[in-house]
This record gives sequence, C-alpha cells and structure tokens, in this order.
Amino acid sequence: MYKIVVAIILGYMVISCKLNSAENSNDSKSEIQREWWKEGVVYQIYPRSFKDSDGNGVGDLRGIISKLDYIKSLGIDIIWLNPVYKSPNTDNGYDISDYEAIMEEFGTMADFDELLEGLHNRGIKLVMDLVVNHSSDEHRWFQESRSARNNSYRNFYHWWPAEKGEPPYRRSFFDVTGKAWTYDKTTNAYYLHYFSRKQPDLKWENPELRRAIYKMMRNWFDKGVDGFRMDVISFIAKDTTYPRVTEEELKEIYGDDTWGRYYADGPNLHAYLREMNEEVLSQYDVMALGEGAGVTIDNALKFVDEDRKELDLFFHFDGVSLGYSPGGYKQLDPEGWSLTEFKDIYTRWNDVFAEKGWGSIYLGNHDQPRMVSRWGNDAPEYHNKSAELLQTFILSMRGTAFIYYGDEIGMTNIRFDNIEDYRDIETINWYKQLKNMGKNTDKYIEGWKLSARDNGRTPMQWNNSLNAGFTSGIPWIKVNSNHKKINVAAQENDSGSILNYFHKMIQLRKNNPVLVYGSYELLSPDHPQIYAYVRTLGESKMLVVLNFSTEEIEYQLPVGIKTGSVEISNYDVTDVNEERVVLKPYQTVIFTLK
Ligand code: ISL
Repeated sequence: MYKIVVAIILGYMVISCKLNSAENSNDSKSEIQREWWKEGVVYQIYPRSFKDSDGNGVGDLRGIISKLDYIKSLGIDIIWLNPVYKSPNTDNGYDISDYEAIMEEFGTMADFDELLEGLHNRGIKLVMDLVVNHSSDEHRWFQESRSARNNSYRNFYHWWPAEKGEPPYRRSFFDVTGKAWTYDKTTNAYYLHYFSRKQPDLKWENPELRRAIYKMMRNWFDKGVDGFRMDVISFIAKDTTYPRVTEEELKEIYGDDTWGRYYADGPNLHAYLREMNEEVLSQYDVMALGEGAGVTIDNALKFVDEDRKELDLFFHFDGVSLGYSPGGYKQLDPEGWSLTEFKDIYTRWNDVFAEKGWGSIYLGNHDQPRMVSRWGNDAPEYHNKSAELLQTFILSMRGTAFIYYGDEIGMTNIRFDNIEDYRDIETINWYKQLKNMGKNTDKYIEGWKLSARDNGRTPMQWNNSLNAGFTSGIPWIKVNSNHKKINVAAQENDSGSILNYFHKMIQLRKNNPVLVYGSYELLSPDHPQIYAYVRTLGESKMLVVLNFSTEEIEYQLPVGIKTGSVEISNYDVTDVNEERVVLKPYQTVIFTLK
C-alpha cells in the first residue's frame, strides 16, 4: 500500500514537472523582447527626390520639413533618410566628403536640427545612413592620405605600392574598368575602392580610423539621431595581405555572387561590429540596421543574434535578387521569377530569425526599381490592386516593415528609352563598359527599364501640376509622366485609393501585435498563385491570403484552418466561407482565425 502511494506521488511529480518544463519552453519561445525598432514602420526618404523647397530642382531638408504633416498622416513611426552629408555626389551622397556637415544642396545643419525636432515632436524617430565602408576621395582624410606615403592619414585607406607590380584583382561594382584598384601618381601607388574610384575604401584594420568613426557616430547620437542604416557594413573588413584570388577560386568557395560573398567575409568583421557595439551602440537606445550585402542565410544570425551584441537587424538581398540572369548588368530573366521561389526565400529568412535576432521586410528602395513594377503589375487594370497587395505583404510579415517613399501611392518605373536620361553612376558606367566591350547596348537599355536604380529615384508625385509639385525648377531627374494620375493629392481625396488602403493597413498592423511579433507559418508552399500564411501570438491568430496573379482563384484552405472575420481586404466584397475563399486578381484578405 505504502509503495503504491509513493509510486502515485512520484508519477504525479514527473508529469507535473514535464508540464512545467513544456510550459517553460513554450514561454521562452514566445517570450518577446519588445523594441520600438521592431514594431515601428519605417518610411524611407530619398532626400534628393522628395520635395524641393528652393526651386533648384533638387529635393532638400526644408522640402521634407514642409511635408512633415503628410509624413505624420501616413501613420509611420521611423524615417530612414538616405545620406544628407557633404558630398560631391558621384553616387548621390554615398560618397561623403564630410561626415559632420550637411550637403549644401540639401540645406544647413540648422535645417537638419529643425527636421529632427519636427519629427520628434510628432513622435517619429530618425534613422540616418552611415556610409563607412568608403568615403569620398574629396574627404580630408583621403586628401591627406594620398598626399605622401608617410602622411599620418596614409593608413586610413588601402594602398598598394606600384613597385610591387599590379595589385591583386578586386572587382569594383561601379568603375568603368570593373577594377577596384586605381593608380594614383602622387605617391606612385594604387588605392582600393569596391565602388567608384571616387569612393576609396576606408581601412578598418587601423584602430585610429575606427576611433574616428565611433566618435562621429557618437556625435550624431548625442544630437538625438535614433539610429543608423549601415551601408554595405558587411564589406568593411579586408585581408590586408591582399591575397591574389581568382573568380574561379571564389566560385568554388562561394558559388554565385562571388565578389559580394567574398567582400562580406573579411577577417575580423565581427570583432569590429562588437567593438562598435561596445564603444557606441550599447550606450544609446538606437536602431542598428545593417545592409547585409553578400550575407547568406547561413551566417545571418552572426550579425544580429542578441547574445553576440553586434547589430539589431539587417536587410538581406535574396528576395530582391530573385530572377536576374547570370552575367550581371541587372538583366531580368524573361521567365522572371516564380511565386513558389519567392515564398521559399521569405519563409527561409523568416525561419532564421524565428527565435533569435530580427529581420526586415522591404520590396523597394533607392537601389531597386519600383516595387509595383517589379513584384506587382503596373498595367492600368492591375496597378492599384497589386500595389495594395505588396503593401499588405510588407505590413503583415514578421520583421521590421520598410516602405519606400512613393510606394504608398503606387509610383511606378519610369522606363527611360535613352541612356542620356539616366543619372545613376551604376547604369551610366555599365553602359560605358558595355560600349567599350563593343556590345550592342539596346538589349541592356531595354532590360534596365525594369531593373535600373533610377526607376526608384524619380521625384515624389505630390499632385498633377507641372513636375508633380516636386519643384518649381528643372528637376534633377525626369518626373514620371503618370503623375497626372498617380499623385498624393488625388489619392488623399479618394477613399478607395492606394494611399487610403495603406493608412488602413498600417493601422491594422499597429492594432494587432500578432502581425509584428506573431510566429509565421507558410500554408500551401507549392501553390503557384497564392501566398498564404498564418501569424500566431498566444490566443491571437491571423491568416493572410494574397493572390499574386491576374486570375480569379478559388483557394481551398488547408484542413483544420477555418476563416473568421475579414479584417481587411483590397476589394469591397470577399466571396468566402469557412473553408475556402475566392480571390479576385491581386486580391488580399486578412482574416482572424477561429
Ligand atoms: O545597387 C546595387 C546593385 O544594383 C547594389 O549592389 C548596391 O551597390 C549595394 O547594395 C550597396 O549599396 C549601397 O552602397 C552603394 C550605394 O551606391 C547604394 O546606393 C547603397 O545603398 C555604395 O555606397
């Protein structure tokens, strides 16, 4: 009898222990570290193209200040501002000649302070661009560095003495020759530049350079800036023995995207990021967002795992790189991309950060074509619905949501016919390269109508007046002629507009933490037209269904999933019962799940 009682008591203890540990493990999985930079929606402003206040054809800080109420009305929480620092503008501000001064065309430091204050007064944070893989060749550091081999700034950059012969090949993304070492006769040496020859790479291996950068970062944070988006931060570390590597060798190690992967794999990269975190980031409540060029899914967590104390989140490139033909020059494969591949990429990247770290979701930015032209369908009959579908995707996925200026109204690619219309160094130098190789450039010009970066850089379309209300002067790049139809003023007055859908979708995300923090589960991975997923947070469950096609689709829900109420849709009427939903072309529906 005694033995039986003991056995019963022991049995009970084992079971209750198991339950407890199951609860605990569930708890630890669903334990959420809430952060403003996780739940805030980011609106990216390309200052050159947002609003010109002085009629010189170039957007500026006072232009942005004049639109603060519009920005607030969007419901966004954070602005990411592309570089506004002093720059000769070889690469539209990504070539900085003074990290602590404002570009004259954009205004003054007083304008900047007013902008920051105006945003903060409206409860909006400001994240700046940090471009420290390279500076401009017009930066004082480089001017000093190139002046003499024994100059105290010599070691701020990478130099290869010419008496050692040709430097080992490195690829430049922008140089007409394609080569990343350029000869400089003053000191009979070559300097390294992964981008244009006016963007020499800084030498992070030199602790003095690192200290100078940290000091500059602290100065901006002390001013009240709320974070940095760190330009090609994955490229900062270099092997200063400069080994000779061939494309073939790199292919064996890295597969495709050889140079990007190689550049993102420099020695001591993570030591530098940890040091930056310790010296600067950890001392402020800021967003540390890395541009993860060349970073793969396998090493992604190394950058943003909280325990490693490096960055908070980053942009991956697998999504936006989908569908290009091999051979470079951003030529899209005519077969394009399939939705199943798209789903697979976003699902795998979701899963990496399911328990640690944090991701981001974007479909367009200043380096990409317009999202509705690339991932939706900008033909008049599908333009609105597909733009809304893409907004829904961005705002219902797990990860910080990024919306590029103009995507709230569905701005489209401009599709230049002539190379003379382009302003971007990337496209212009690729064109020269192709010409030098004697290639017929017509095919490339055609391809760039879909892929070139300038498609995403045309002026904001405020209204249907001359130059879309962007400038009273001559715009630095052509305004899209469709501004007569696609513009803010028209959409603000139309309750059925893309802009008004955007407002509603942002509110839905804000009112439902499940859309930010909830786990993500992909449904029907092989469905060629429907992207459907369930988000779950505790008791709260939402089902997102997106029809990425021009056809009407009857979508049968997987067994065990029953629709509840419709929370949002971009069509007025949704044909739905508990087990299936009929989706019109590019229709989106978000349901609460029963
Ligand atoms: O735009 C690209 C390809 O067309 C990318 O490879 C891009 O060069 C890469 O993502 C790095 O981008 C960043 O650094 C560049 C600058 O031109 C981009 O605008 C910036 O986002 C150099 O600073």
